[in-house]
Amino acid sequence: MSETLLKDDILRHLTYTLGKDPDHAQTYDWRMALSFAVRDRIVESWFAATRKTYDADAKRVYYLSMEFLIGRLLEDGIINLRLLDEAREAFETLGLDFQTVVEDEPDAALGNGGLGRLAACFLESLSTLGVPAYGYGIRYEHGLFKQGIVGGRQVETPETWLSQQHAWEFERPEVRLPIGFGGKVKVTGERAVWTPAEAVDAEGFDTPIVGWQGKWANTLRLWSAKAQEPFDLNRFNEGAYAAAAEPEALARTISRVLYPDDSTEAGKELRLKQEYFFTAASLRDILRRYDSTHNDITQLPKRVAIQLNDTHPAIAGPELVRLLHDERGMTFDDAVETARACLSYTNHTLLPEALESWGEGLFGRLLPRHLTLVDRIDAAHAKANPTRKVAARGDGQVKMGELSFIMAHKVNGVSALHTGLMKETVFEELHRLHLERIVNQTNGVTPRRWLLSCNPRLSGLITESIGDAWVDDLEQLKGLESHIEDAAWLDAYHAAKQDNKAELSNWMGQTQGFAADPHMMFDVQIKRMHEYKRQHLNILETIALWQEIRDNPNAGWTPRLKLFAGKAAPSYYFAKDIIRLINDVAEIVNADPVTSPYLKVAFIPNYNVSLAEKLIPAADLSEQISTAGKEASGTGNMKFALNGAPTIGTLDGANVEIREHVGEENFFLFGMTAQEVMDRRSVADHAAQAIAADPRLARAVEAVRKGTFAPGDTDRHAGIAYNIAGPDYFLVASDFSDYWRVQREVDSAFADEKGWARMAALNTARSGWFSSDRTIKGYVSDIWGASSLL
Ligand code: 475
Repeated sequence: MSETLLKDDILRHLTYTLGKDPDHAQTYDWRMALSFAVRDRIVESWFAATRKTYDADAKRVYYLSMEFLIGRLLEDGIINLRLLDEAREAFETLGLDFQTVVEDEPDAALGNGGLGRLAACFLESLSTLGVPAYGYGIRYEHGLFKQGIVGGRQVETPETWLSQQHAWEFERPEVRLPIGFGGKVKVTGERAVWTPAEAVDAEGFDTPIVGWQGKWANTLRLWSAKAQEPFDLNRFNEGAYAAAAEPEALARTISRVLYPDDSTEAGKELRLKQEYFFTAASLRDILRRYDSTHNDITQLPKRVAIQLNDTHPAIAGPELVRLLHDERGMTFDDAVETARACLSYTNHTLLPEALESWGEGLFGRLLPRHLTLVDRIDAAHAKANPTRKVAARGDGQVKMGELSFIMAHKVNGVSALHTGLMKETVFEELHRLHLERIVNQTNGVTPRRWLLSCNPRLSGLITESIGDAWVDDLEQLKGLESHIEDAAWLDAYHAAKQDNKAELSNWMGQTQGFAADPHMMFDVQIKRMHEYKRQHLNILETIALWQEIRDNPNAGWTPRLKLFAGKAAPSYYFAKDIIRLINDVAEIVNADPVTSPYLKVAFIPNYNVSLAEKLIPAADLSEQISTAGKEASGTGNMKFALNGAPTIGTLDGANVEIREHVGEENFFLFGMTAQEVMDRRSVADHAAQAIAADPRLARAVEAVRKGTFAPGDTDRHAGIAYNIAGPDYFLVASDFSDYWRVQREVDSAFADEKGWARMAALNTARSGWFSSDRTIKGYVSDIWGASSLL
């Protein structure tokens, strides 16, 4: 560890790295100076980790992911290096507000949602556990769009996280790999030489990811697309200035923007190019590193484990076979075996619309050699498993799920329920052929960011009560159970939540135009907007509640604030309609003097990692209400439970396991099971029947239909009402009555302040299993065969 004082290093960086006089420095300058001072300390353990890995000739884990939703890194770094007190003090003596400086950092939103955030938690856990690892992805110039709400509607603007210098990355101009597309394949015997028609360079940018207590740091290497020539000098000299710059602009397009779709297939040529671009660059980098200290390529699987985060990097299968077979002379069968021993694949969703496939025309045009290799992989698989016919290529498509399965030695789901459904549905046939291949690794979240850092009041109380060993051994939270019967302790637990709520309320007052009363129940649903996640079920219940309170204002209602946040994919119109309905309902309901003491609604724009860090510690109730069988796992659900917000939820994804851990009496269960959902769908008129059976539901749907929340534009929400009353694929109507019933149980439970505090505290005490450290240990032992060097 560095011997110098943090404050001295901040001032040194301000002066010599940023060239700023302290008297004239802006928030940005101070933030950068602090970041560099922290980064210096990370670099030391980063180098040490690399040296140890080389010395031990250890197996490295390579996590290939199109998305890394890392958010801000400054506070994370400070917390993990245990520099918080020193940093605060330094800023105090400098007369600056520490929080303002920390919050000046833009959120690195290089991901859409759960899949990308999971990758970020995994990197942090890998470093905390001292497992040698690299994250590989794309350095998008523009991350996920910024969401504004104008007139109740989502408007998207580009996100510009790189408009200021990114403090954490190191550009590696020497790591520049050419990546080709299209062109010709010359076959000689069973091997081929591929001559691409066009090529771009992939340039590496490294960000160190430091683990708890700074004992280890791994690397996130993100690839940026660069033109091979900076510009066309001839055209420039002819005066064609725009045309001269065109090839450069085109090349950079590959890493320009993150696709804003979550759980939706983006069937675009550019997307396939992005996938091949970062996968090919990563594989070449991996082999280069291996070659630098080994000379027997057949031993690759002893030193290299490659995890495919969903099918987005699935081209790694044929690409690695191509590198080993065409370029390194391995036999085809050996190449496939070697590749498979290195590769494993995580599935994150069973939604049919999210399963990637590419038309063979497009695929063959961009990756002509790979198309042939896919066929040979299929043929070899069919030969080894002659009784069945299931293949990566079929019906004119290359199916990336099948390809990933066939090329991986392990395939995992992300919760017990989801893994079971993988075996029964999408991968049924392949599972029967390879009974050992599918394994479960239930997701987890890093407790450093999602408790220690985001909730200082609660984590302070926990450390006072049981010491701080829980931070990297989260099951120790169990030790809190013995404190729960202590009334003073429970008061302190409750007070931490109340203070978090008051803080959020103040922030809302300053930024959202109204400060919610912290004595209300903060009922929170924050996640991507999606039909299967059923934000419309929540808002429908809100409407029914509003109607009922109006009918009978003096019935002793438990005051609630319904908080929503989430982005909709720009082309997902139904999800956008739901956003508008929520905002329109908020406008009417919040202005109603009769119901106002008991019910408020807020939609907070631009949901991102930093906003989640604000909202989760202040939540009383966690809404996890997806149609059973649709949410692969969820990870927000874990963050809420850990921070003492009991769940109202369905038996879906990891909700099932959360309920098992926290105890069914501390979980508000409602709705159909995955099996019941499948059965219910075959009932014609299921929605109409449900509506006919529940007058409360009928009245709420009718209010939506007739435009109660869109005065002067009465058709505005009719589409949503028709959907719920008609096709209702996600069974909002059928689950409504039970949801309403259980919400009223929540009301009474919340009214009992002590009882609720107890339930919240038990959620915290029993959520230790949901640490991503536990998840990573599972991957290490069941899939990667790597080990910790700490
Ligand atoms: C699941 N994203 C959560 C989480 O395992 C689960 C798909 C296609 C293109 C771009 N992004 C996606 C996802 O599929 C995704 O985020 N899936 C989520 O992965 C981590 O907890 O239930 O919906």
